[in-house]
Amino acid sequence: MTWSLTIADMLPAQRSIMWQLAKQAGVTTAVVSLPEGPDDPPVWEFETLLRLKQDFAGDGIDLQVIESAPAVLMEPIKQGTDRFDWALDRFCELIDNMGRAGISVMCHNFMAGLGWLRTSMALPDRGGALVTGYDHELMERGGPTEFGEISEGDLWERMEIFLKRVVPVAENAGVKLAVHPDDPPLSPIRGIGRILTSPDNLQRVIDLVPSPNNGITFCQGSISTMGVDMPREIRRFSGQNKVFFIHFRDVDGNPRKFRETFHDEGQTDMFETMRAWRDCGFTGPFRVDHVPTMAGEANLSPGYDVMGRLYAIGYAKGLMEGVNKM
Ligand SMILES: [Mn+2]
Repeated sequence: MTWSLTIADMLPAQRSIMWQLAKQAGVTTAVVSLPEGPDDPPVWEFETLLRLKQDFAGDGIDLQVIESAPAVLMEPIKQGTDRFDWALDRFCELIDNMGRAGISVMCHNFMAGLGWLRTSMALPDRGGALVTGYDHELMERGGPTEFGEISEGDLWERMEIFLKRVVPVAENAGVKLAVHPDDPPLSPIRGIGRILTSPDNLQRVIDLVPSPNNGITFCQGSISTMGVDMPREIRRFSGQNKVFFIHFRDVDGNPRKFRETFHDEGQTDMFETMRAWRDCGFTGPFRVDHVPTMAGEANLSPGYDVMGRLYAIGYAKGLMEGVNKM
């Protein structure tokens, strides 16, 4: 039998040419960020989620993943503000309503204040393509941020409260919580602790509240940055059925200094990672993550421009075919 991952892509919430391009490249499944602008409806409302699900379905695309969890709810939780309880309640409503709308995966993360972080969004790469990069020495020159000091202990404490409250709701709703590792996987950064900086810490999240609905987003890019044996980690987490979503990308470097790469040019043997997914029998949602910006593109959304994604999807599909024919 031919094995395949469910090929998803990060798509805009409004119908756009990206929906068509993705379908033409072989994407069947959508990943969306819930719009959080001042004029957008509340992210936790059932109607918001149902409408997105139906809009995509009308175009033949199956919306299965929300990524990332909305900042309006997650930041009070991660930063421990006075909106903590309010945000936790709304987050539970969101998860419950995702289940009702048929959206099965929530990709959340525990990076507080500063999300994925780079010191350059435009490093020249192959043929003049532009990639992002991170240099810790340069980042630290920025000093403390508006978010003040947040310790790793604070974050673990909040993570535990969050999971104890949300996991039972997720079980009931049939929604999977897929925590994304920190990017860069380094702690602290400008006074803000980070906790999801190693495979063992991802395991710690899984073990905090054991449940078939509490698992991870296996971001190959972040995990490659950690400098680990990737196929081994794939087998470790997929073997426990704790991977709910794959991010496919690569880097060159380590947590303190790295640059992103084309999928065919990074430090990881991507074929071996694909073989590990096949060996584990994982068939869930998979999306290509950050890609280089290519010629003619304005680099307005570094990592998420169009041509690099189409190239990466084709490359990933080629790897899938390769492992199937071994
Ligand atoms: Mn990722």
